[in-house]
Amino acid sequence: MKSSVPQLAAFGGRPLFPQPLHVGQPVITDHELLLSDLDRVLRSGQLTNHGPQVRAFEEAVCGVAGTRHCIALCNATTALQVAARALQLTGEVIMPSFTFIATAHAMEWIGLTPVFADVDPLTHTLDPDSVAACVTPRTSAILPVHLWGHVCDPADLTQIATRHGLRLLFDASHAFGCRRAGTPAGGLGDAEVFSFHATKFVHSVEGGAIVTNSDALAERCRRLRGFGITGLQEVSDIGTNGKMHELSAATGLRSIAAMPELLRRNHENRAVYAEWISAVPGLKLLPRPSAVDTNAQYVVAVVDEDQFGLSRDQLVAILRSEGVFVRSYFTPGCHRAVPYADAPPDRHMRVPLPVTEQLLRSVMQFPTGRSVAPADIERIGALLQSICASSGEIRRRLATGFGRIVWHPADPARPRDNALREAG
Ligand code: T4K
Repeated sequence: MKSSVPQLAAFGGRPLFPQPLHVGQPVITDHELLLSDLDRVLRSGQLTNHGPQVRAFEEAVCGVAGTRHCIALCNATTALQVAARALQLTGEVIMPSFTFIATAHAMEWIGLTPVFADVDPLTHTLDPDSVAACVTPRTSAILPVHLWGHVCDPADLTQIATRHGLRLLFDASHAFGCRRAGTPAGGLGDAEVFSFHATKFVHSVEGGAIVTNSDALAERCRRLRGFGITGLQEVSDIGTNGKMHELSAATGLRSIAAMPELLRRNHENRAVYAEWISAVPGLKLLPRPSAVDTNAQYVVAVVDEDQFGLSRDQLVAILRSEGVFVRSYFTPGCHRAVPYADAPPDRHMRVPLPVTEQLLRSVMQFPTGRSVAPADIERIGALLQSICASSGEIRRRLATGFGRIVWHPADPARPRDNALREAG
């Protein structure tokens, strides 16, 4: 274990993990079975356009989400757009800024205006009071995000939506297999959207889905997913091509079948992180909200710079140089990203976002999933303890002439022309 600052990879030592550990490394649980599934699909002659694999995948998603309908799509970004079009949204859509940029871009791309509300400091999901303060006559919908699989409390959001005649569309990209009070994510509001991207708990390489209990909405979503075509010669809408293909659905089906094992590993990993992080001053694992069961796909921690001795960004840089490829999702925040930051001040911002601002500075995510073993996490835990114990010296080095760190050779964020760069 590293017991002195010069041993840290950031300052020239050997990286703890020459093979880096990732947040969201894709999992293929059984290569042989998947390969034989894919082989069968390739020989079947039906590769796309609502074939048997997509239909089976949709049925399996309905089974997990407890909904009447699932419309599988090529990714969640397109799914959000198809759902918004099917719900006939207009004008402004209220959403968190503390989310992946796709939530905002999906709406902006189809001519809707994202308006950013603040989030709750404990759950990181939309704060209903902040949402209520954003409503104007131009608002047509609320788009809450079940961030980190924290399924939103729907009560107050539903009340606001009902009071103002708004649609309620949930971005459930992180929440497949998560529950609130025993009820699975999927059946809230008018519709919910899952992501089945390779980095997600369950994945179809790329993929997404709209789930709903409304027969009429499901029918509209299906139509819009396939060009708006309703028959051999009939076109009833401006649709898009949002279809999931058969190879993707077959991969998704295998991933759903592996859910119990994925869930067990994620929770086991989270428990090991919890034990080690609890012994590190200034680092806190984000607790699971009461009544929520998550898929533990995101291990989220909050850094208190004063107590830990380093800022979140400094800690991220030092861990990444060791091959622990932690992330700082979702900095800089949608409201600070193009084009929202450059827009006239009241176009996307109606309320202050103090909690969002604080989270953007302090929240980080640790590698987990099947490619990360509990023994790896124990090494990360010991590393965190030694970084914290040496934080004064590290801070001094970063502040003086030594203030440059060595990047991990495999880090995609490493500048190509220079292996050294200043840390946070
Ligand atoms: N709404 C929310 C709240 C979302 O979080 C997302 C997506 C969406 C909507 C839109 O869903 P999709 O349209 O994508 O279905 C990743 C994912 O690309 C993105 O899907 C996800 N959220 C977001 C939270 O994370 P990046 O930019 O962090 O991806 P990347 O390439 O850095 O990958 C993350 C880590 O996983 C890296 O450390 C490398 C590792 N990785 C990744 C891939 C793809 C691998 O080891 N192998 C791989 O094949 O966005």
